[in-house]
Amino acid sequence: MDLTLFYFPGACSRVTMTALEAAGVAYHDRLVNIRTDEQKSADYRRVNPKGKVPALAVDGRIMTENAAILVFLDRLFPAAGLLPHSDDPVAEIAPLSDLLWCSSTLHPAMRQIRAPDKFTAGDPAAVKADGMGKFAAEATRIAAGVDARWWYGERWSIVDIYLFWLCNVAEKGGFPLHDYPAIIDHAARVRALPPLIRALDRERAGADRAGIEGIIY
Ligand SMILES: N[C@@H](CCC(=O)N[C@@H](CS)C(=O)NCC(=O)O)C(=O)O
Repeated sequence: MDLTLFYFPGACSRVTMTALEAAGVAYHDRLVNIRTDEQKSADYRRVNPKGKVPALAVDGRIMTENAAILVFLDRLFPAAGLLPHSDDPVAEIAPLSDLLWCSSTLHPAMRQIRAPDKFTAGDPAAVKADGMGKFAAEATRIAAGVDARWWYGERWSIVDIYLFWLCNVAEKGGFPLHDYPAIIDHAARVRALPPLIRALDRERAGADRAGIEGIIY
């Protein structure tokens, strides 16, 4: 199977790339420079009409939406243990709920903090303050879920990586992450995971090749 990940260093495609690294599969990567709006170009819209990363080409067929791609990779590479599984149908669906929470609730709140100007033609301060309030409510939930444990208990999952990425970018936008010591401790544990380390190295190599500076890893 031929896999190509369309990504940008530091974007939410970091989670997808970490999943591919955890699967131990060979894949191509293609950097889409969202700093120059390449994601909106006609060429890239032919790949992903939504104009977003990540996108995953699977034998030339395009898959979009991080949550869907992560579920796909979990099904394709069960040995990687990206998500927990259960015979109980209600428990089995819980990781999908968590991934959708990440992509549809946490990601927009984080983006209000990190890029409030994208949400308004007026003063972005109110948008940012609103994002801070929304993210704070969720950070309390995240902190409780990763306090001296992984999100699903003893083993890390791709949800831990997603939560790490969201909190990390929110902090870059000024969110006071140090008010949540359990999240800071969780971030340190995530940073020691080999698949995440490999993904960051690969992002760094891609940024270097493209001459992109100032990415915070
Ligand atoms: N719903 C999409 C959102 C993806 C998304 O917002 N990606 C960002 C990078 S983190 C992006 O491509 N931004 C460029 C843009 O919005 O123009 C998903 O979960 O995959």
